[in-house]
Amino acid sequence: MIIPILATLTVIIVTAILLKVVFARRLKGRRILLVGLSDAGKTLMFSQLHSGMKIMTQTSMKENKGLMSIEDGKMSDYSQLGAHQPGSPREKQAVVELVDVPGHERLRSQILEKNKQGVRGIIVVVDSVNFPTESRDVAELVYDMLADSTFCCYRVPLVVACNKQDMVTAKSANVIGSQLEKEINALRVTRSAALEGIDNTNVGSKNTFIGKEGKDFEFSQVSNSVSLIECSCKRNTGDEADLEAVKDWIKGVF
Ligand SMILES: Nc1nc2c(ncn2[C@@H]2O[C@H](COP(=O)(O)OP(=O)(O)OP(=O)(O)O)[C@@H](O)[C@H]2O)c(=O)[nH]1
Ligand SMILES: [Mg+2]
Repeated sequence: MIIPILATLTVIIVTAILLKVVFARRLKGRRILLVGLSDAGKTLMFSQLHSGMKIMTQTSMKENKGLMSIEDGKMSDYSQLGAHQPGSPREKQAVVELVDVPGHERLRSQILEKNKQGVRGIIVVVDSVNFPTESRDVAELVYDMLADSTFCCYRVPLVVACNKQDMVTAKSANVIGSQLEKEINALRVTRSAALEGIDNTNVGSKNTFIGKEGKDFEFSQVSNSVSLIECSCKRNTGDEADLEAVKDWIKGVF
């Protein structure tokens, strides 16, 4: 008597877990995270995308949140929607929630933790001028995003936005991409050696190995889609920012 009851219970529990996993995967949010080291240009990018405004920025001490809309495949900033009244029909059309996460390391991890749910895509903003001196730190950040169990499980797409392309000394997306692959390759070795020395079960549930074991790391090996684009949030000549590639990428993940 007890065996059929146990069998039925097991089937019900397994089905419930499977349904939860399937539906959770489908429940994608509308949040786009802007992450990166300090001074990469996240707040200026946020402001341009959210309200089309060029602002003077300072080191961020808290996150900025704002909405954008994609209508008919065209992206419009929230301020132009006339959506200032909460609950207005215009506001309901706004589908993208941008979160500008401060670059300061401790603030970044706290704020990321608070905003992890419902993430549709991650934009890693990189200062392409200072990249040669910051490449390892940028690689650590990209690594942490790709190895994060939540982002990895939901295969959250990630784009490396190589910003400040208006400057002549800016590195190209190709150069930045291959340097990041090399740095991440080296990081994998040091990180897995470090993991072996501590409680594996605990760490393993938080972070996942990225790429293919036994092969040099390439972005194409991870299950999240990873791309690199070039952009600039302002130009020395006073021309408009060049954020078309960023907007196209955002449209692509919705
Ligand atoms: N030339 C140029 N300067 C830029 C560009 N984007 C941002 N900046 C400048 O870079 C500096 C840092 O920009 P922020 O947007 O404050 O940087 P952030 O990533 O928010 O930095 P934290 O808040 O410290 O994390 C500012 O002086 C911006 O004006 C760009 O595309 N080109
Ligand atoms: Mg900022």
